[in-house]
Parts: sequence; structure tokens; C-alpha cells
Amino acid sequence: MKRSLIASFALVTLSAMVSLNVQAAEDDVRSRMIRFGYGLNEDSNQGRAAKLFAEEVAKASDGKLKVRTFGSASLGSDDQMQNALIGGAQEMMVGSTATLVGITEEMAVWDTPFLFENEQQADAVLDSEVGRKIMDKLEEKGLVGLVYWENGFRNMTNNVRPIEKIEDFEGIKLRVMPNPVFIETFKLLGANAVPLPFSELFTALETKAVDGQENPFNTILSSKFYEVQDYLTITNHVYSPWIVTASKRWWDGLSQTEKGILMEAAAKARDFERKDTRAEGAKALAALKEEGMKVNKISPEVTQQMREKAQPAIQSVIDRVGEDLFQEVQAELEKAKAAQ
Ligand code: KDG
Repeated sequence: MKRSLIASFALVTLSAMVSLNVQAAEDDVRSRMIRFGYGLNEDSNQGRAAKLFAEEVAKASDGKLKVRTFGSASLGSDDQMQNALIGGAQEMMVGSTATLVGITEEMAVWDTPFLFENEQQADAVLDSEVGRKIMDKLEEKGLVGLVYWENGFRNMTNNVRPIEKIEDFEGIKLRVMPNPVFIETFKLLGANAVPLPFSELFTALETKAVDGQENPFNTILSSKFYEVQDYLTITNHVYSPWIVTASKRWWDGLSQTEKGILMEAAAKARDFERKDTRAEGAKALAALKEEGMKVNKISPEVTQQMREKAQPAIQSVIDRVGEDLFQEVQAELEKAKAAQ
């Protein structure tokens, strides 16, 4: 009797120690260095949000989790960093969803021309269940999606002519993100679409390897494209998200507490970044005019012609992501429109 009592007491003690140990592991916050890469300058909406993310993580971990931010594509272009995360050579980054399409093709849904009419619709859909569902598909490819940030509505710049009628796209050598939907869309509009990583864009414009590009006002200003571009045409042809990602190989080794700290900081930085991007966007347009860019806004009639010409690209998104997922996004979008 005594022997079995001692044995069961030892068993209870052992399992308590093990669970305490697991508990300690789940609550552990270890000293870690986290390399967080991004493509724009430090003095950009992307850079300011990355800095805030690092500050929030340090605050919440008593300085144990040290996020070192690396801007201006100093750790590589978006797709190079995405591959570094998959391989475990880098811990985190923020970059375009568009360059993830080669890894997780469902991300292409966010490249659909004219999908969102305004930022409120974008926020509602990206932060919805279907936005999370698309983000979670990254896991099978070695990435963890934390949150979406805002790159913003994209507008055209070029050195050939102001884009006033649909024919004005004809023959313009336009740099686009290395993404099948962007390449197809601008070919359908009549431009000569040239896919290039963001990190090569300024030089390509400066050396006239390309005539133009398309990006949100904040990026056009912070990357000084006004120095090498004459015309800015407000087209708002697509809303671009950024996405904060982590290396799954690295992420899976974190404790629950560490994951919670990173997720909460990424969400705080998202909320800050969206506000900052919108506030600075209006100022950026005024600054671009000050810098001498000739600015025009495309008419509703030409916007409609763009939509019609881009229709096959929208169909190719549906073919790529699947009718069901595309309709899930549309349903979420209709809910957002009804709530406005
Ligand atoms: O690293 C910069 C990219 O994240 C982002 O700016 C993508 O809009 C983009 C572009 O034009 O490449």
C-alpha cells in the first residue's frame, strides 16, 4: 500500500513540475534580436510604423525583445526578404501582398483593379475573417501573417504625357510590381508593363529605362520620384495593402506570451500607420504639386473605360483565387458598403 502511495505522489509531483515547466515556457519572454526589414525610406509611412512597432515590442517585453528595423531594402527587395523569412535567415518584415502571389496565389485578390472605393471598405474587408483566412494560407509556405498595413490607393506618374484619355496609356513603358495581375492590367490598358522590384525603381526612372510607375502619393514623395517624373495622374486604380509577416520556422519557437506581444504591437502599429498614411497622403499630394509635378485627375468616364479594359485581369484573379474565395471577399465588401 505504502509503495503505491509513494509512487502516485511522485507521479503527481512530476506531472505538476512538467506542467509548470510548460507553463513557464508559454510565459517565457527571452532576450531576442528580431530583424525587421522594409523597402521604403526610414522617413516614410512604412518607416514610421516600423519604428513604432519596435518601440511597442520593447515596451511590452521590458526590453527583452529587441526589434532592429532595416529600411530602404537594406535586407533586400520584398521577394528576397520573403524568401529569407521562409528560410529562417530573417525574422520579420513588412512588404507588399502583391509580391506574395508567387508564394500564396490567394493574395492576388487584393490586386483586383478597382476592388475598393475607399479606405473604410479596405479596412473592413482586410481585417475580416476572409482577410485572416487569406493571410493564414501563408503558413503552409513558411510565413506567418500578423496584420495588414496600408500602402494605399495607387496613382500613375510618367514623363511622356499626362494621362487624360484611355489612349494616353498607349506605349508608355510602365514599371509595375513583379505581379501577374499588375502586368496583365497595364498591358490591357495599352502600356508596356515592365515588372521590377521596388528597390530598382528610382534608378530605372532616372536612367529612363522606364517612362513611369504607379504608387500612392506617400511613396511618390518619400522616394523622391518627383525628381525624375513630370506628370502625376490621379487614377486610384487599385488599393494596395502591406502585410507584416514573420518566419514560421522562427515563430513556432516563440512562447505564447512572445507571440502575443508581437501580435499586439503589430496591431497597434497598424492602427497608427493607417491614420498616419491617410493624414500624410493629403499633404504628400500638395507637396508633389509644390515640387513642380503637373497633376491631373482622371475623369469618371475614363475610369469606367479603364474598368472595362481591365475586366479580363479581374477574371484572371477569379480564376487564380477561385470563385468561392472571390465571392467571400465580395460578400464582405457588400457588408462594408451597407455599413457606410
Ligand atoms: O518594399 C516596398 C514595397 O513594400 C511596396 O512599396 C511595394 O508598392 C510597392 C511597389 O511599388 O513595389
